[in-house]
Amino acid sequence: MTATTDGSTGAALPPRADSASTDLTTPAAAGVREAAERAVRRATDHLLAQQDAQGWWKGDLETNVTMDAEDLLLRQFLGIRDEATTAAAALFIRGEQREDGTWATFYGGPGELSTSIEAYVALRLAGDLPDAPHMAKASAWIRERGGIAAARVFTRIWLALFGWWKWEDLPELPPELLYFPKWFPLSIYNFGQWARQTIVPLTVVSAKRPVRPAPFPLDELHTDPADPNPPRPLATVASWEGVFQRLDKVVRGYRKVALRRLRGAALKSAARWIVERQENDGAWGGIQPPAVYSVIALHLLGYDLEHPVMRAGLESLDRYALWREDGGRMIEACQSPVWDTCLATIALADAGLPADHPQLVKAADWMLGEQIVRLGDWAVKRPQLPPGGWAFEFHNDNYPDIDDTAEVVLALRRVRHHDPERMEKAIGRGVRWNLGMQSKNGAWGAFDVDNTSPFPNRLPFCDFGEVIDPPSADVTAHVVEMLAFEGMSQDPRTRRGIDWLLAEQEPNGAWFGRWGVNYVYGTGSVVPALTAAGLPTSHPAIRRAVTWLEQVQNEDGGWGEDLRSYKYAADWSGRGVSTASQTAWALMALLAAGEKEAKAVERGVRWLAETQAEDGSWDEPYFTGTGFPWDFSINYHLYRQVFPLTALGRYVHGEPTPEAEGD
Ligand code: R19
Repeated sequence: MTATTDGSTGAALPPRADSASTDLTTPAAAGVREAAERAVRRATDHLLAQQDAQGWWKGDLETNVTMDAEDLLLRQFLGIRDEATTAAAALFIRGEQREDGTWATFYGGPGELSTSIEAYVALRLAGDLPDAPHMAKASAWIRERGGIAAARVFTRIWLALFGWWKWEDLPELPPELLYFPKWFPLSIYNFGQWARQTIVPLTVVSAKRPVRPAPFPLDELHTDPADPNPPRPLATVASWEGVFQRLDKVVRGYRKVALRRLRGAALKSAARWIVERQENDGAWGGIQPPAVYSVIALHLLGYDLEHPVMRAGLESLDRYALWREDGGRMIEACQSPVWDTCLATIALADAGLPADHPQLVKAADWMLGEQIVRLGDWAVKRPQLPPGGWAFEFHNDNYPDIDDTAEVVLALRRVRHHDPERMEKAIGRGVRWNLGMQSKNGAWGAFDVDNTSPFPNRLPFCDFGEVIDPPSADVTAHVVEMLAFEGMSQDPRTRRGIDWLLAEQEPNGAWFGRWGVNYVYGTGSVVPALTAAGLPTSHPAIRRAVTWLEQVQNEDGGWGEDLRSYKYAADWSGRGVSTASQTAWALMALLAAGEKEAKAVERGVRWLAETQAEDGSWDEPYFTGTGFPWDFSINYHLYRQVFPLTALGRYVHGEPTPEAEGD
C-alpha cells in the first residue's frame, strides 16, 4: 500500500467483493473442506512447535520506534548509554524509516510528527549527522509540519530533559494530584491504569524540571530556531479546553507559591506510590513507558543507580529488548504471554486437539499458576471484591484485566486437567472477579470499573492516546461469551451485558473494536458472544452484522481493515488489504451466525488456505492490534497464527458449544 502524508486519501482501497458478479473461482465445497483440513493440520503443528517449555506462548509485540528512541533517551539522561546498544537500536530505527524520510506508527501508515522527531533525535545520539541524506529528509519534513513546537506533550517532555524545549512551555502536572480523593473528577484513579502509572512519575519530573546538557543542538527541528518555543494558541474562552488551559495557569501560579512542606510531602507520597507498585521483575505494570518514567522519577528523588529498586528497574528495561537477526534491537512496549497462551489454547482446542493433549495440559498448568490472588489498583473502586483475575503479561499483579480473565477461563474450560478441583476453584475465582468488575452500565472495561470520567481527557497534558478505560464492546463480548460457557446466559448480569451490546451496534451492523482493528474485530468478538448466549442466528442484530461483513469482504475472499478506520470511519470501516487475523475474525462471526454454507465463508476459508505458507504460518505485516485507537497500534505476531486456526478449526469441526463443554 502506498502511504500518504495525511492518511486521508491516496492509500489504495482494495476491491470489494461484488455479490452481483459471477464467482470465477467457485471450488467444489469438498475441495474447500479438504483445503481447510490441511491448513488446520499445518497450522496446528506450527503453533505447537512455538510453545515454550514452561507452557506459555509469546509472540513478538511490535509497535513503533518511539519505544526505541525513548529507551535511548532514558539511558542518555541517566548517563548509562553505551555504544553497542545505541548502534543496535539505531540499526532498527533506520530500517523503519519510510521513503519520505518519516516514521509511521503502523505498517503502511502515514508519517507521524512526534514519532519522527523522537526517531531523528535517537539517530543523532547514534552519531548520524544532520546533513546525511536520510536525516536531512526527516528534518525538512518535521519543519514543514511545524517542528518540535507542534509535537505532543510527551515528546516535548523528553526534549525538555535536555534543554531542547523549555519546561515553562509544558503543561503543569503537580504531584499534589495524588491527594485528590478517589471521588474527585481528577483523582489518579479516574485515569486508566496505563495513564495513572505514567502520570504519577511524571508529576515528579514536572516538579523537578531537570535539564541535562544537550549532546548537540536541534535547531534544524524548529521552524524558526530564533523563536524555538512559539506560544501555543489559547483555545476559545468558552470551550472546555479554554477552561483547562486557564486551570493550567492557576496551577502555574501555585507552583511559585507551592507550600514547601506540602510539595515535599507530595513528592514523598509519589515515591512511595511508585515503589509500592514495582513488580517482581523490576518493571511497572508490565508496560515499558511507566518503567522508563518511574526510573527517572526515582532517580530525581535521590535514588542512586545502585539502589536495589533502581537496579531491578534498569535490568527490567533490558528485558523489553528483542534482538533481530540483522543485529538490530527492537523494544517491545509490553509482552503478551497470558493473552497469547489463552488464545493459542482455544485455537488448538478448536483445531480438534483432544482436551487432555499434554501441551494443552501444560498450558493450563502455566495459566493456573498465573492467576492473581492479591488486591491491585482495581480494589480502590471494589474494596470488597476478592481477587482472582489474570493479567496480560508475565509480571503485572497489580493490574489484572477483565479481557484476559474472560479468555483464560474460556481456555481452561477446553482442557481436561488432572486436578479438576484446582481448575474449578481457579475458574470460580476468575468468574466472580469478572462479575464484580461489571460497570454501572452493564458492560466491562479492560482494567477498572466505571473508569468513564470525561475530565482526564480535557487536561492539556493529555494530548495523546486514551487516558480513560470505559467499557468496550470487545471486552464486554468476551465476558458475555465466557459467562455463557459457564451456563450463566440467563443471569441478570449477563443479560445487562447483552442489552448493552445490542444498543452499541453501529447503524451499519458492525461493532467498534477498542483493542483490535477495528469494526471487524468488534464484530468478530460480539457475534460469537451473542449466539453463545442463546441469541438466535435469525436475530436482526446478527443478520445486520452478517450483511455488513458480506458487504466489506474483499474480492480476493479475505477481509482487512486499515488503521485509518479509526480516523476516517466513513471511508475505511471494514476496508483494507486482506490479513489472516482479520479474515479469521470475520469468519468466526459468520460461522457463529450459522453461515457455514454461505459463499462468503467458503471464499474466506479458501483465502486463508491459499495464503498459508508451507510451514503452516501466515505472514502479516499489517498491524491488527490496538493500544489506543489511531495513536498507538500493535502488531501481535501470534495473531496471524491463533485466529486463522480458530476460524478454520471451527469451520472443520463446528462451533464450540456451551453444552458440550465442561465434561
Ligand atoms: C487485549 C488485552 N488488553 C485489554 C490489554 C492490552 C494491553 C496492550 C498493551 C499496551 O501497552 C502500552 C500501554 C500504554 C502505553 C503508552 C502510554 C501512552 C500514554 C499514556 Br498517558 C500512558 C502510556 C505508551 O505506550 C504504551 C503501551 C488485547
